[in-house]
Amino acid sequence: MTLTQQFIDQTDRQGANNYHPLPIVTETAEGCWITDVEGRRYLDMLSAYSAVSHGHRHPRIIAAAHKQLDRLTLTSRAFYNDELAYLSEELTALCGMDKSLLMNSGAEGVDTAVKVARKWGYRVKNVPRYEAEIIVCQGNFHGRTTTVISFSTEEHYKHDFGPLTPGFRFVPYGDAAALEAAITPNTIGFLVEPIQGEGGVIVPPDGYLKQVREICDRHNVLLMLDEIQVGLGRTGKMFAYQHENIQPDLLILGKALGGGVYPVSAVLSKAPILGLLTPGEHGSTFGGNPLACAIAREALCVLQDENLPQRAAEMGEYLMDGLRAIDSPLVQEVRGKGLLVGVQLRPGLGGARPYCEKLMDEGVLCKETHEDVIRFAPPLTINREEIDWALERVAKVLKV
Ligand code: IF1
Repeated sequence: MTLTQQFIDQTDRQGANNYHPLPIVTETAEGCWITDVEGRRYLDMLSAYSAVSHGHRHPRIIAAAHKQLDRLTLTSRAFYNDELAYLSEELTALCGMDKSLLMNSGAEGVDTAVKVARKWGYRVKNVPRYEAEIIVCQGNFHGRTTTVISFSTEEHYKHDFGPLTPGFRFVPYGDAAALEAAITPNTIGFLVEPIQGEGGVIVPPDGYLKQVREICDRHNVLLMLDEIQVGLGRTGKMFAYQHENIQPDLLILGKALGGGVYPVSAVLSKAPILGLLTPGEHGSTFGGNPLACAIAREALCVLQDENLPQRAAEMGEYLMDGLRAIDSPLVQEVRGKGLLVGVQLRPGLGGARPYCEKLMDEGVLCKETHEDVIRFAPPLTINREEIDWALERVAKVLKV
């Protein structure tokens, strides 16, 4: 039995069966490259769903982590810490907001935003208590906690986990008129991904975010953007909302904020929203800890110093042009923005999974999303030579 199979069997024996991973056991990684326990090298075209945007073990981020490990790691928020003070200032300045609230996972960030929006609804918009409604989109993905799956439209994510949290309405993604039609006097927020990642790399029509911004202004509804996957350079701008020159009321970040090293999420807003929270109303043991903040600070610096958002725009265009040039009869559409790319396969091919497995055999790691879409989301540090290396192998797998 191979080493790989031994690790897989042990993981499956002792671990919950809540994933269907590709049969590869990773051991080390650097930059865009992962090495498995057999010593085989792979080009990482998934980057942990955009959490490894800086590439694996970016030297500056690792150095920042080591430095902080030798200073202070965790005190809880019972006390202040210097790194959080610095990060709060740097992060709010970067996104033009006034206040930040640091959490750990993306789902915690979304949950926090839901709580803060509801508080704003009762305290500022004067919506009758506990009748606050948040509108979300069909095909959304915002995380896996019980409240967050309550507003998922994927039965599989919620069918055994009820009773669910009430207070959510659903509209089609990309349809601004449907949003306006769904707003009631009790609507306090519209929670949306600028691009739906897990929904199949769905890019909304141009101008969608601008339209929903205007609708939210007209109806005094908070625009809550989940940029956990598409934020921090992934789509070719530092934040996806910058493609349409708007500003959300609540911004939720995660994944790459932790530099591919540590779970860090954050909710940001103008002062009157997060400013509503009073001591003891919300928090978490690890949220805003010094180690997380030191790593997040360096992750933000590297994004800016290495111009990674611009790089994502250029490399993303190069990747999408290359995928389209393959001109495979198996492919229905190549879509995306920056380095978040989806290759929609034609129906009737058995879905994208078998092609992801073939790509793995060729040394390219990616993941299917929404059955028949191959998602490519490499580190933003990827270069043209590495993209060419991937395209050669994608062409081999998709050629008939
Ligand atoms: C898994 C999906 C992607 C997210 C957006 C919030 C969260 C996520 C837009 C929650 C997390 C992760 C979860 C991860 C796989 C991955 C994923 F396939 F699950 F749906 F990226 F599309 N908002 N997405 O994409 O953040 O709590 O995970 O830190 O295995 O569940 P988290």
